[in-house]
Amino acid sequence: MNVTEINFDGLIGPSHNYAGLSLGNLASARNAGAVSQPRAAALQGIEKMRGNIRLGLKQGIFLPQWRPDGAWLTRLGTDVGAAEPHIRAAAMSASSMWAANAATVSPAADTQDGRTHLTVANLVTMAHRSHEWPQTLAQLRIAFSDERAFAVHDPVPPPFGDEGAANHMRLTERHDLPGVEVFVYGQSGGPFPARQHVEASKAVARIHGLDPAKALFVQQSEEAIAAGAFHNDVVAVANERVLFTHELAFADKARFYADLRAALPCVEIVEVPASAVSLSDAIKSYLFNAQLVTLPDGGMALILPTEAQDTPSVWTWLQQMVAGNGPIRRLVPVDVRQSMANGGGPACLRLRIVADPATIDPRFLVDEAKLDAIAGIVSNYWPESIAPDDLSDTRLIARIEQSWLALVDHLQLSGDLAP
Ligand code: SUG
Repeated sequence: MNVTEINFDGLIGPSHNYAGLSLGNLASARNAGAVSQPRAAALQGIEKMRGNIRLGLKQGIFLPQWRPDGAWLTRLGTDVGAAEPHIRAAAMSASSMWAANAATVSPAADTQDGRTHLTVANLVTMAHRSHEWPQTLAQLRIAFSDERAFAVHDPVPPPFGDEGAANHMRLTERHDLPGVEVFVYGQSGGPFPARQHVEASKAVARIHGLDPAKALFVQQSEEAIAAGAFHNDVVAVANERVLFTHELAFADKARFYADLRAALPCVEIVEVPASAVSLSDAIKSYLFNAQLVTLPDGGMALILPTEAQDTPSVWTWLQQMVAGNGPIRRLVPVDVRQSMANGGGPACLRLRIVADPATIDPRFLVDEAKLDAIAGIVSNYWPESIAPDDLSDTRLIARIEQSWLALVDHLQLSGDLAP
């Protein structure tokens, strides 16, 4: 067994657009109506994956979903031509790119039956994301079909909102050892909805067979949600023994930190004080929506959006941090601006799975050569730009469909993933 952390990135789909669909996500609201660049967006995501491979990390991929989602429109009694604009936009959304919201994952070392458990997220709070899960589940069932190693579960039933790994952190001495799983839920957030319900988090922990002593349920602060932290991964991130967090991320941090230290004595909490970086700067720059990773030499790196470099309070704090003696030694800025403009940073774009790569369907694992070929398909097929009014254009829709078919065919998945 060669158990390691693998980052599965959602390839940014050909329908990527700015329809302003996510209440409480400030970037999505700010960019509503802007012209998107699906091709450039997907190539930015591919470059991020390539960079991670070059750092010595294992990389996987999830495919974009078939859009428009005709099956969902049929259930609503309409179709893409007749649908009202907001319903059409929801059916066209490329939001499955944010793979951190695909599922919650508990590695084998944490579960009762010694298998890695995945529960697909229902994403019920936002209409445009509520219809992602059937196609996500289809991919998870193929990629992780080895039932000796994996158990893939249906979503938690509504009305309990579940947004997957974006509200879940795992802390452990080393990826392959048993860990503490932290489920962060919300209750309210000023004018904005809390998307993760505690009942969904508890259900996932039970379904995965976690040791109750090693599962913590922690409330996100109302202040953070009201400031635009619609997911916990906008204000905190964890990797192995390190929790990197904003001071104001949690409703009762003293209790959370004490419980965490009791459950995992080796934990190191790196807290960014509000006096150094305001919640507003943290959210604008997506400082915490970084991939905190362990490099092959054992040191940790933070793969963070270039927006963090452009925000003086954030960059100053980060440079002081890496100059000190802390566990995070290296900063790697990446350009994912097209995704960022919809509120999705480097961490949103990936789902972490700790497993032996040999147990995973190889069609979902990538190396640089495979990324080159995928980039070729993106360059040939993905639309260059989409304005919101284009979403009803039948030629654009045909092009989006052709793009998907070309990719799925190339990855030899057309027999398994039907439109
Ligand atoms: O759910 N944006 C996504 C961003 C998800 C980020 N994921 C994590 N934080 N893990 C969301 O709000 C915008 C779509 C639009 O407005 O067209 C959107 O869905």
